[in-house]
Amino acid sequence: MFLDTATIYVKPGNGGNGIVSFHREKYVQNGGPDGGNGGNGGSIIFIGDKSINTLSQFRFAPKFCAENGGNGEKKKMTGKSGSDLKIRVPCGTIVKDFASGGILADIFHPDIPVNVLLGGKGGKGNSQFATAIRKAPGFSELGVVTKERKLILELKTIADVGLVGFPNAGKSTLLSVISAAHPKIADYPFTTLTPNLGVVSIDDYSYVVADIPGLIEGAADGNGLGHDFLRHIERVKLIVHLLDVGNPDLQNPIENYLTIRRELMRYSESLANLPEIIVANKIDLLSDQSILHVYAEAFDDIVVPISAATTEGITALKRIIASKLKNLPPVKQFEFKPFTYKEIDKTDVTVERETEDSFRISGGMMDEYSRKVVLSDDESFRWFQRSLRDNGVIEKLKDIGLKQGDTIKILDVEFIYEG
Ligand SMILES: Nc1nc2c(ncn2[C@@H]2O[C@H](COP(=O)(O)OP(=O)(O)OP(=O)(O)O)[C@@H](O)[C@H]2O)c(=O)[nH]1
Ligand SMILES: [Mg+2]
Repeated sequence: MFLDTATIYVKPGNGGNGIVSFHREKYVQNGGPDGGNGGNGGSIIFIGDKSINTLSQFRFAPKFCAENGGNGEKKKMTGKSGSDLKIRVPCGTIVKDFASGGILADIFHPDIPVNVLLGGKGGKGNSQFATAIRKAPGFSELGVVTKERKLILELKTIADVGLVGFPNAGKSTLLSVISAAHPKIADYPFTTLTPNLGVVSIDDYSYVVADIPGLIEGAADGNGLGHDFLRHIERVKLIVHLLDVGNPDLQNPIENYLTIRRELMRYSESLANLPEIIVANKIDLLSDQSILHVYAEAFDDIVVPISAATTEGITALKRIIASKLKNLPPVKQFEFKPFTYKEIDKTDVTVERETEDSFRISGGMMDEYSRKVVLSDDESFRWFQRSLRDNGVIEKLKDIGLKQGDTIKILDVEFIYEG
């Protein structure tokens, strides 16, 4: 089953917690703090894989979780790092944030890991908080808890050449004779339902050709198979436009050509503006090949005559394509401003009055404190109160009426303000 878009859920691993521990040894009194840091959580990594050409493995919107980091251990041992989660996708897969549509990554090159979402950082163990004055810190940090994200994967195949033409023009037949690909070929329209790729080799040069379903008038409005498949030739360097000239009495290749040009333009101007080679196929069916002049004149361009069925003109076409490609810049990654998820703003703080004598503090600064402060530890709690004061939070509360004996609420804890 071919699928070129998919939705997935990913969650990088949480950071492990730092721990509180004190060195204990026989005959050694008052050993120092030795609680280790938490390990970092695993990241979500995408890898382009040349052997995959569809997103069908993601059809049931799977969820991928990287491993959480391990908690710190005694003897200042850092917790185990969580393993990264590697997701293999076809080269040319664009990874987007579902909600905003922002592009996180273009998985373009094969076998190069792309770190798309970082795991949470591990928290510090109590040994990290020891100073000359604070010899025995009884607190440690929690690891960063990561969020699950909903992503969209979109496959924009990477090929040098895109084959376009009406259904039945012989695109798949052409691909089958210029490469080792075996696309389905049949004497009826819309044989090709999904894109096919083939590698063409000629004179020590090779290039990738994409064969897509045939286009018809109104493809941009969804007629026929629609123009969705044009996504797969959006980044090609060159278009090969195939005309069926085998029976010009029954159909008009000139009109067909112009129809497809219109549909390309409606889909994307940059696609329509790509260099193009016009190819007249099925010349074996012509009793008089002089008619080909008519097309060359109508298009004011050369028209390469071939028969995909007898392979007449095929080697010449392979060479013409190669020489044109050699003068074009290589297929490029999309240019985009990478989307990044907003990190919590550690300076963000909101104070509000809840009742006559209770106040709530919220915002990114409090989330960060919830990771760093152990309220049951006197020293940690004192540090917390001091930093609330130093950061001007107490002042803000006073501005809205905080007085001695009032309750201050932060996340799910409450304490009394004693001035
Ligand atoms: N006589 C003759 N028949 C050809 C030639 N090329 C293709 N055909 C025939 O044309 C029919 C359509 O060929 P396909 O390659 O399936 O056409 P297509 O453009 O891929 O069609 P869709 O996938 O439906 O868009 C088949 O019956 C082929 O055998 C040719 O050069 N000469
Ligand atoms: Mg086909």
